[in-house]
Amino acid sequence: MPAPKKDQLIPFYREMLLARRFEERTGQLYVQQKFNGFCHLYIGQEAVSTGCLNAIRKGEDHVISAYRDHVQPMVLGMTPREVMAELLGKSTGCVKGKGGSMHMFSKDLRYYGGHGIVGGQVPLATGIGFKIKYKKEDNVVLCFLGDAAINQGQFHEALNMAAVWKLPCLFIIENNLYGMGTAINRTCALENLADRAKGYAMRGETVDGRDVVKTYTKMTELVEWVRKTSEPVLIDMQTYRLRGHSMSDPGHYRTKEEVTKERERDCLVLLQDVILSKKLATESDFEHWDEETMEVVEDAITFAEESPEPDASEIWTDVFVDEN
Ligand SMILES: Cc1ncc(C[n+]2csc(CCOP(=O)(O)OP(=O)(O)O)c2C)c(N)n1
Ligand SMILES: [Mg+2]
Repeated sequence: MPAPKKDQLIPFYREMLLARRFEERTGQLYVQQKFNGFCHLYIGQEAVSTGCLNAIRKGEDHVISAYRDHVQPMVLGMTPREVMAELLGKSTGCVKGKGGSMHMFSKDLRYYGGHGIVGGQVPLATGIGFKIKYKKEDNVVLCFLGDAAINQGQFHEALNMAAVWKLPCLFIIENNLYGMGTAINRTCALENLADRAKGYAMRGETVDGRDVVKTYTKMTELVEWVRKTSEPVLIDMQTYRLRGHSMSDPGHYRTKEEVTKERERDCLVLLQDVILSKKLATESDFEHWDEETMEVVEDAITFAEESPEPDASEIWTDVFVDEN
């Protein structure tokens, strides 16, 4: 299996660190009421993004996701400035301030959102898979969804079609164990979510999504398998959300002890241990990267704060696309 090369580990760490610091500051900005609406942080799940999106051909393969979407576009190549400006509703944001937290989007990066309807992106992913096959393209589509989305009717219809038509789709369940305040074992009778693939005669896989080395290694194999066979796969990507569901989450559905225990398997800590044990860096390197990362995040915030709001005359532009 194609494991990450030694020289990929530090870039992976720094990418995940940027995601972590960006989201921590985003949470603070929200509390300071610098922006409104919904805000779902990705803290704890960074290894999923980095492990999956470095396994594809960025800008060629297609990616679609749910509303926990600030980090994935950055891994694909969107700048922190564009994401932060979008969060603050500024005209310099990736969709000119009209999307906000749940609707990051980039046609150039082939990143199609950012969807607030739970499971809404899944049939769209099947549609993208159909387009790839119909036009005989050499691409795949990655569809990220939450564990609670697998009990949506549209999930079933979309996966059934993808299997019957043999479409090049990777359906990645970001299984963080909860849908808002409800534990997955209260809404799904399956112990292994990947077993649901059997009902569609589809390949099912389980991946340790906190270990970026394992995630990248398995995803590289799966992406190339899907590209070659044009068959879909369902992946139970096991992760954990270290923060609340959104910004208003009292967290009564899980104990402090549980969260403390899960922090021991924080994906950043796991990767730091690998890098240190391989002697690829020292403790002071990590401190230095942290400082550099904070500068990037602060630069994004300053840029976003100083950017203009969209002009009122822009209200109808770029809302509908008239294109073949
Ligand atoms: C169709 C629909 N039903 C309900 C909601 C309200 N809702 C928003 S997020 C959420 C939980 C989804 O959990 P999961 O799919 O596991 O994703 P996570 O938030 O854990 O990333 C619910 C029920 C919604 N947005 N859309
Ligand atoms: Mg969930």
